[in-house]
Amino acid sequence: MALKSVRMAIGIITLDNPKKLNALSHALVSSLIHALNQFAERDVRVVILRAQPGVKVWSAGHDVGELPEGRRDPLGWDDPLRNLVRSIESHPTPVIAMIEGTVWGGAVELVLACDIIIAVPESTFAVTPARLGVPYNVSGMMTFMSAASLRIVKELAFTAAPVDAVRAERVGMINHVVAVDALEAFTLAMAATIADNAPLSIRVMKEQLRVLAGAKPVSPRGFEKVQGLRRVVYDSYDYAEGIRAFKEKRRPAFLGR
Ligand code: KGJ
Repeated sequence: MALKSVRMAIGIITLDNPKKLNALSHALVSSLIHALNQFAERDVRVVILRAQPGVKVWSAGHDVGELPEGRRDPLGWDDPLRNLVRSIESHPTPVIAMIEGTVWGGAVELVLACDIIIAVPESTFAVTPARLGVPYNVSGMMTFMSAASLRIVKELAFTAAPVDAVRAERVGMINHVVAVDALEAFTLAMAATIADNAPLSIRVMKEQLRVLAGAKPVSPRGFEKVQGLRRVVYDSYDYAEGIRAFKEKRRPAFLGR
């Protein structure tokens, strides 16, 4: 499902479940986390996360078939996407996302959780919970807020419309836009530069930045309020309707309750 290889201290993980458009199922996420853990135990100094060359869809996001149908937190602590985002954030080396194709929903968060993002101009990023009626979780919203200005995050979240890589680079969401025939060489060259530097220094700076970026004070009352509001959404008619409509391959009819 996820292929892995190591060259010159560069570990490469390839999403490889084209039949399911690399949707982030339990199975795919487990193999990604397993690959990351194996790299952490070896002298791998930087990881590249990619899909197969030429894919139309880099990842279709959370496996919607595995989301609860209602009355249960769809993105709770042990959800596969949450586990994967935490694994990348706490991975001891930088993780570079190399993007060709479209990226959807939770897969956008996965990409934004990576340390560096390099994408082809034709790739797009769509933040889609509002298409399904899903209440996104708190640390997930923080991943988006760390990746772009509040105004851009709001536009992406409220419209659920794809933003292309050129605009994503302009607004600071991603690092580089590179033509498809240069993508791999460019990404490998950056990985090699990182791999040549001092791994302990990089490891500590990555952890420092993770801790400092997450140092946002939220009062217990404020946190409980947000969780309570999210619960209203996953208990709602609209949430169940959104998931049902996806499975029935039709447009959802949302009622706002
Ligand atoms: N989860 C599960 N199955 C999926 C998903 C998904 N996210 N996306 C696509 N599939 C399934 C479809 O149901 C089809 O199943 C197959 O993959 C090919 O998709 O009919 P089957 O073969 O059994 P499809 O739609 O026929 O392919 P295309 O026409 O090429 O369209 C590709 C798209 C990526 C545009 C389209 O599949 C799509 O819009 N998928 C949903 C993308 C999305 O909204 N993902 C976000 C999911 N939500 C989240 O990640 C989160 C965390 N959230 O809060 O919402």
